[in-house]
Amino acid sequence: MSVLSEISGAMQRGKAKLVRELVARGLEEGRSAGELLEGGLMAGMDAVGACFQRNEIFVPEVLIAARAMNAGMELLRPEFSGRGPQMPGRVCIGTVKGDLHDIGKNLVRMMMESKGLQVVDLGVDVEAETFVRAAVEQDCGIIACSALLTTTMPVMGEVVRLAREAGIRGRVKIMVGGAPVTGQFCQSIGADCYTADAVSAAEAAAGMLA
Ligand code: B1M
Repeated sequence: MSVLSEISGAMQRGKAKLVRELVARGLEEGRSAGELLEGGLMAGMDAVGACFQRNEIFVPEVLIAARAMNAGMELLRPEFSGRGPQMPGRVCIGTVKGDLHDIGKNLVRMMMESKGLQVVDLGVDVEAETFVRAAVEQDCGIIACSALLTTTMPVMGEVVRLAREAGIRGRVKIMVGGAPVTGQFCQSIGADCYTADAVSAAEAAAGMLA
C-alpha cells in the first residue's frame, strides 16, 4: 500500500499520531507536500465527508478525523511556507461566526503563506466586527472569510456592510469562499472576490496586493 493510501486510511480512522508519522515518512521518501496533501489528507477527508453524508458516521468521528487532518497539515505547513518572496500587505482570515469548520480556512492560509503573504489568522466562529477591527488595527489589505454552512454565509454580507460603515472599503478587499459559497453570492453581498479553492484564493490575494 502506498503512503498516500495509508495517510488517507489513518485519517479516516482519526489516528492523528499515525497521520503525522506517515506524512513525515512521505516527506522522507521524497514525496511533495502537494502530493501528500491532495492524495493523502484531502482524499481521506473526501471519504469522511461521503460517509458523513450517508449517515454512516457521525459528528464525533468526523471531528476526530478533522483533528487528524489538521495534525497532518501542520507538518506540511513549513513545506509550503516562505517559498515566494515576502509580499507587502496583510490578509486577515477567519471562519465566520457560528461556523467551526477550519480545514479549508487553514488550507487557504497555508497557500497564502506559500505565496509570501503575511496572514493574521482570526480562527473560527469570528464575529463580523472582529474581521473589520482586525483589518483596521493590523493594517490588512484583504479580509478573507470562509464559511462551510449555508446558515453562516450571511455573516459575510455583514462583514461587507460593517467594512463600508467603517470607511475602509476603498483600501480593503473582501474575499469569500467555502463549499456553499458561489461567485453569484459574492456579487450579491458586494464582496470583491470569490474563489473555489485554496490555491486560487492565494493567487487572487497575491494579485490584489501586488
Ligand atoms: Co460539518 N458539515 N457540520 N463538520 N462537515 C459539512 C460542511 C456538510 C456539507 C456535511 C453534510 O451534511 N454533507 C454540512 C453542511 C450542510 C450545509 O450547510 N449545507 C455540515 C454540517 C451540517 C455540520 C453540523 C451542523 C453537523 C451537526 O452538528 N449536526 C456541524 C456544524 C458545526 C458548526 O460549525 N457550528 C458540523 C460539524 C463538523 C465537525 C466539527 C465535526 C467537522 C469540522 C472540523 C473542523 O473543521 N475542524 C465537520 C466536517 C469535517 C465536515 C465535512 C465532512 C468536511 C469539511 C472539510 O473540512 N472539507 C463537510 C462535508 C464535506 O465537505 N464533504 C461538512 C475539506 C476542506 C479542505 O474543504 O472546507 O470546503 P473546504 O475548503 C475548500 C474550499 O471550500 C475552499 O478551499 C478549500 C479547498 O482548497 N475554501 C475557500 C474554503 N474556505 C475558503 C475561503 C476562500 C476561498 C476558498 O477565500 C476567503
